[in-house]
Amino acid sequence: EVGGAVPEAQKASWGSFIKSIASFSGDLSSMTAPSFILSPVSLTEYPSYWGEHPDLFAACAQGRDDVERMTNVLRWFIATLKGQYTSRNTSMGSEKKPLNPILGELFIGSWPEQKGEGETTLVAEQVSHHPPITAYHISNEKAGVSLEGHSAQKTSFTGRSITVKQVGHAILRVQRKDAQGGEDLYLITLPQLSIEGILWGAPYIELSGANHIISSTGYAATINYTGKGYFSGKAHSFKASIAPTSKLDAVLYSAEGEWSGVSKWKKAPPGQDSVFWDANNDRREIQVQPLEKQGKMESRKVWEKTAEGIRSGNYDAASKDKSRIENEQRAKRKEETAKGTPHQLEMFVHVPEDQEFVKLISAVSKGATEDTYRRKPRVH
Ligand code: CLR
Repeated sequence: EVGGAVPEAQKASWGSFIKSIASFSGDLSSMTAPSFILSPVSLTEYPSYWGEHPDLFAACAQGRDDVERMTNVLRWFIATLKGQYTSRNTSMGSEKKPLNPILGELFIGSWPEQKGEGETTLVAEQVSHHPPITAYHISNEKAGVSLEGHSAQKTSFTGRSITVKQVGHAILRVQRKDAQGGEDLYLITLPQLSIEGILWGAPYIELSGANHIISSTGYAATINYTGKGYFSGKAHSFKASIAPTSKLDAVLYSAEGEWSGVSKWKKAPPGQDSVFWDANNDRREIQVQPLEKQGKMESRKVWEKTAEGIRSGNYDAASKDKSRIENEQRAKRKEETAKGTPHQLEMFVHVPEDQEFVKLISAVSKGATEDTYRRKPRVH
């Protein structure tokens, strides 16, 4: 039944929303959607999913050798997927449409140290409004691990589902603990996702295709995704393998299972448990300053009234406040153009060609190039 999960009063508007998705491909985030599908959370908050297992993040620097460190990086990566792609279903009943960040919007927070792993900090900034691009930097100085990346999406509608190609990549930097020092890099590419359950009115994400973690140490991990009806017959499944970058089919170790549940080693390193990762382990939510201490560009401050309206079901108030914000933004852009003083990024600088990406990606895709955003050096 089309729209079966949609509240009776919103069936018509859900129908026209689906039609507008179908006839309009590109930037979904700027489309008006029925209220039942709105989330009170802005997309600038999403990079925090990368940090919700601070112990595994810190463990990326541990391991006796490059291969063991790659298995730790792979475990941390797999552990982030449940939060990234299923947490709105868990907390709000279905996938939702996030608030579309304004240019320069910031999200800042941390995961305080709990068990000697060190403090993990996050800054994210909306570096482009149209198309929406979010840059982020997550760091644990004590562990010597940081993650820097940016995230954008290209969406298209395929009849019953929305296909989202993730644009952007992340680089994990790990300080070496041996005598020479220096750092190891891990380029992380991102999987494709599809939003299923659209017609029914209860959207959820499934991952498909593959992504890579390619390290300057000479090893790479390849992760292949499938959903219901493919090799395992189970939703949210993956198979991951670790191999030398120069010979990706010479698999050293592999793991498989559900990224939102339990996964096991298929070909295990010596002395390892059979379980690779159990996603039922707790995720740690990021901590942010109380609202009254936040700056005016900080996400929860910007969207305070809109979010309150969505949370309390006062959608008129929410949409009024959202329009106020959008109008202010238009006026700001106009003024900047008139004065010849374009918006300046606060925390990041745009890098037109990411040389680290170009170098590491060449193992799987010759000649590929991408831009990136780097955290500005901090003046202490
Ligand atoms: C953003 C980057 C994160 C992972 C992630 C998870 C969910 C994705 C989101 C990204 C981008 C925006 C997204 C969202 C799910 C739904 C939403 C694609 C990739 C779109 C814009 C809203 C569609 C509206 C439907 C719910 C009908 O690391």
